[in-house]
Amino acid sequence: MIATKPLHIGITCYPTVGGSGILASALGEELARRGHEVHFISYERPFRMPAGAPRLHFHPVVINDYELFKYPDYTLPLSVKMAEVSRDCGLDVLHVHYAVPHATAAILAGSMMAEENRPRVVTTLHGTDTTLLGRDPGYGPAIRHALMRSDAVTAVSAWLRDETRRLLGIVRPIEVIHNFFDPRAPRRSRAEMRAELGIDADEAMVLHLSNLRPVKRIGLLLAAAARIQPRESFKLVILAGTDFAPFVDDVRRLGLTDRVVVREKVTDVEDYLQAADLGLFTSESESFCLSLLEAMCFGCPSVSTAVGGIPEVVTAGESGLLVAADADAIARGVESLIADPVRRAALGQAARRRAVGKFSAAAIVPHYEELYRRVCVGS
Ligand code: GMT
Repeated sequence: MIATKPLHIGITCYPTVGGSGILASALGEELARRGHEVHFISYERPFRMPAGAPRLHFHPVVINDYELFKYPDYTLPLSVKMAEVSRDCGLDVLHVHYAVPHATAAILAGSMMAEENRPRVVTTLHGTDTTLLGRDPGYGPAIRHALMRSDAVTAVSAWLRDETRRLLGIVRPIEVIHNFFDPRAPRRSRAEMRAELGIDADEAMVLHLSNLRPVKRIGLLLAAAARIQPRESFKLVILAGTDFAPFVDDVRRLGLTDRVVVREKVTDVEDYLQAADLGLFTSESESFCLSLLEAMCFGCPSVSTAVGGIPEVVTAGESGLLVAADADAIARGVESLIADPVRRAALGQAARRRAVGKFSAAAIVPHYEELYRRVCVGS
């Protein structure tokens, strides 16, 4: 029966700026558009979740501040809310994005329910839940347990699947379902954006967007920018998911004050992406790099460190440049593309074709739907 009717899907993710929450919100939106009932369960409304869209619901998790607790607990109220929504809304599937603590809460929610009524748990690994927390002896065993108990586990790249197996010693199947991105139409024109950002006609707009966590190596990003010659050939626009203040001194020290433009907590990323000439990513580890894909969707090629799952997203030399994690190598890569608009355009077109062909909602969302049907039928 379940094979033909729309599904009732619970989605839990971090609602704040970050790749896993962005992906989960986009997935929920796409699933609702395809006729499924989608219930987000989190402590806040995911920041890219549209308001008032049909079949999209939000259930907040309320956390009380008990004096007894030195550290507030989120996992238990989340699991109680998951069980409540599962019962009240007849959820078929609980799809959790980022294992900690969401997968543990989902397993606990299921064990509060009768086996025949419990939703199937699908856990999607996004990166640091394996590469950082998976290594931590205070988390590793709990993550391993939740993954073993999930009805299905997916990873956003083959690299992350292999890392999960290696770091957590997991032998169960982990399916690779790559990330997707379908941009919204920009609201402001390229010319408007470039004027607003102060990009001159003879300057290339180099774009970096991230949450600035240590893994993004903002120090390396700025060091590389300081080596780009001629220095008047570009401006580096940074869309910062968090406060940029800790890096302001570095910008000054490197003599980049007139080269770096920062915008914080931007939601209309498409406006900026369409105005950019190239993306720049200097991460130490990246299971996929959703921002890189966002740039590709706008025909914007990137220079990026060749780490983690990034080589699955970009074909080196065809749809972007992959370089060593060295400020000079990164600067030379950026310079080569600034100086050669014809090559830049060719890489950008190939990047766009690859993004649309392999990493669009149309290409990826059916894999999740098929997985949901499969775990439900198996129950
Ligand atoms: O990039 C971040 O630090 C945020 C993090 C998250 O979980 O929100 O991103 C991870 O998930 C994204 C979506 O799947 C991936 O595109 C990022 O590569 C991944 N980050 C890391 O692996 C460091």
